[in-house]
Amino acid sequence: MTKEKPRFYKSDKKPIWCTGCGDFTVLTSLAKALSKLELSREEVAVISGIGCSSRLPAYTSVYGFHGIHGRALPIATGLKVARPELTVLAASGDGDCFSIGTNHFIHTCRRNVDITLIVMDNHIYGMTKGQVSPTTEIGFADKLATHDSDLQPLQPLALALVSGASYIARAYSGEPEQLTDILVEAIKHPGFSFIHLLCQCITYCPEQKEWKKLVQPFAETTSDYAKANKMIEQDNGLQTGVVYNSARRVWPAATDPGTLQSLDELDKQFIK
Ligand SMILES: Cc1ncc(C[n+]2csc(CCOP(=O)(O)OP(=O)(O)O)c2C)c(N)n1
Ligand SMILES: [Mg+2]
Repeated sequence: MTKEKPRFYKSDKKPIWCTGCGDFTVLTSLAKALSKLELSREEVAVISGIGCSSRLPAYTSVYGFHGIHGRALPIATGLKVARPELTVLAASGDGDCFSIGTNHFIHTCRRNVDITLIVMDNHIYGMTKGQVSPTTEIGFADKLATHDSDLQPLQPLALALVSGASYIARAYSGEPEQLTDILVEAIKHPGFSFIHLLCQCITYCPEQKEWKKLVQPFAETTSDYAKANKMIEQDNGLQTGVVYNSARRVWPAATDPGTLQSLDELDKQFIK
């Protein structure tokens, strides 16, 4: 197909995200990445759960599915296994992926399912107006969950590595070019690609504007598990770039024909 401009991959729906929301960067960078990869709309599907971040599919012009809370990954896995020729992306938030969806995250890493996941981590439940999430920093004031405000935040990169993810990166919503480059590489990567995005929500966490001054690149990208483990252990949560890129058995395999049957074949099973 002829190369299309990034706007080709955006829908005519106007995002309802707040002004200054980091989710806009994901839409812009994803559209640019799909343009760079010269993919047709019919070759791509974006699957999400629930949350501000999970509204992403509606704002793209590729195939999409706005699922239920925490269930982006099982839906994306089912689609990829049925239609291995599709480029399948999953979009999630920190609440969606690391609270109700944590088990799916672990098993998708473990299975090395050939999809790309972007988690827009704003450290809170944005859509429901700013409650603590599993990645909320210690000390965040939340009237509804005071007992959760002194809990150690979950470490998404560490969880991804020990669970078997083969591609692990972090990006920042204030650096759209870096996110575009990571998305291009992650989509091409055979196996599960996890992009952890520091995604500012200045409505409920205005202090996240400071991220701009604090983010720093990881020293290097490694394919060595022990080295990645060390780098992630020493990470302060504000380093960006690809930290781990390795190769292992992928599901579905490149030669897998998929399980999708034609409507005629399905009809025959149900209509006697
Ligand atoms: C099963 C279920 N539980 C709770 C909710 C309410 N709910 C909607 S969005 C949301 C949190 C979303 O937070 P996050 O995934 O971090 O996305 P954000 O809005 O911050 O982008 C919750 C708890 C729901 N829709 N379904
Ligand atoms: Mg969130």
